Amino acid sequence: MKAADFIELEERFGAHNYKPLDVVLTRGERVWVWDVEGRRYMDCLSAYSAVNQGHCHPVIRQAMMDQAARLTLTSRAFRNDQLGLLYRELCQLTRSHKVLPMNSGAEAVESAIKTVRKWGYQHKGIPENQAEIIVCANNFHGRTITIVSFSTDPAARGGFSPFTPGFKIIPFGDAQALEEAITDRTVAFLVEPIQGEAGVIIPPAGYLRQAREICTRRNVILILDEIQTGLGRTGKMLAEEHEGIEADLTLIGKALSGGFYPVSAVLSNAEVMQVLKPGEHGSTFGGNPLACAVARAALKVLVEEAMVENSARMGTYFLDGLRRIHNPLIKSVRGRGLMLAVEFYPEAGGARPYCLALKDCGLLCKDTHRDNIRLSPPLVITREEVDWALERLAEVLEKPPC
Ligand code: IF1
Repeated sequence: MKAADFIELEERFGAHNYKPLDVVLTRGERVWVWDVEGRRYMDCLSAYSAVNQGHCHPVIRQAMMDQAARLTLTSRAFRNDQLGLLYRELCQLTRSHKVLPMNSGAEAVESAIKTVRKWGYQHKGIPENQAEIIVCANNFHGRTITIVSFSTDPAARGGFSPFTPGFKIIPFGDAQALEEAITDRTVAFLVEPIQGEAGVIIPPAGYLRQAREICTRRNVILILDEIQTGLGRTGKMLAEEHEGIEADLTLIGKALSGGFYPVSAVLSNAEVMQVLKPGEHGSTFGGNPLACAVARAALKVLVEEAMVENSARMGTYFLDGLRRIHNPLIKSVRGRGLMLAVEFYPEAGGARPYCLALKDCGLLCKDTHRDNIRLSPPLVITREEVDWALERLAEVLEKPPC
């Protein structure tokens, strides 16, 4: 079968909820992927940061195969010999006290929302049904009904009403707005350290520290959604470390799987997690031994192969290189670690034509919010590979596609 045949099948039999680039991939290794016609590409999306460790990392693959041959799923009705080990390793790595394992990022977000609401009723004395959670405009936290209820993106929420009440939206990066939005009924503030889908929006320096201070002073739970920024993407294990703070609840997912198998978690630094009692929350697959073995290996290689340090080093180098690309249509170039973006002025006609041209040069990346190109290669990228990417980027970005 040829690429066109696979595309035709997807179009004919699949839901049309995505509009992917027409590249049909069949194999991956580290930062590289190959299409069904044998062409090689550098992956500068990393499955939205789920393959931070690089494609098909051999250590994670081996852990997955070993565990798959031994025991895959027990349900939480019984215990397994991987879960406790994952808990301990995650707590040590992130200075957390408690872990709640789930599968997708959206489930981790939902789990945090349930937890803080219950905390609000039990520990803050908020009257039943009144709990309020503050979130930011242009957030992206997932796609369930409750999560899209507090999205400000018409495409994410349009047509999906009725929505879940109990959320208040404030501007991102504005600590004063947070201070003013908090009431007696506020249980939590949920925020991304850097907004990903919004186009890699980095808040003003000190914002997270101020949010931490406000939440502590007003007895509000700070929930950081590090599903995308976590596990090395921004050059630190967790993005909160850039401002030397600790969230009360930290959400991780994506790269916790190394790209092999969905696994997410709510990490708790406060006593909040204690409100969940047996029978009150769970998941058939959450905390299963296969997921745990994969996550343990995904964390192990992140640390042992110094991927977080490499993300910081290569991120700086990549950003410097991007800043040397000259095109009057480029409005801004920004990033932290290997979470990078190039933004065009509206006159450029959108980032997608550039992404298409880059694909033809062997570099895969993703346009977002029309005018941005997001660049987030696996954290194992070498200096030579960054140079390779920069050469292609300069070639394409300096002479705009027609
Ligand atoms: C899609 C974006 C990235 C996330 C944060 C929770 C979730 C995500 C901060 C939910 C998921 C994804 C999902 C993916 C596109 C993608 C994305 F463009 F939408 F923003 F990565 F940049 N919190 N992000 O970024 O996690 O339930 O998907 O496991 O196609 O929807 P999930």
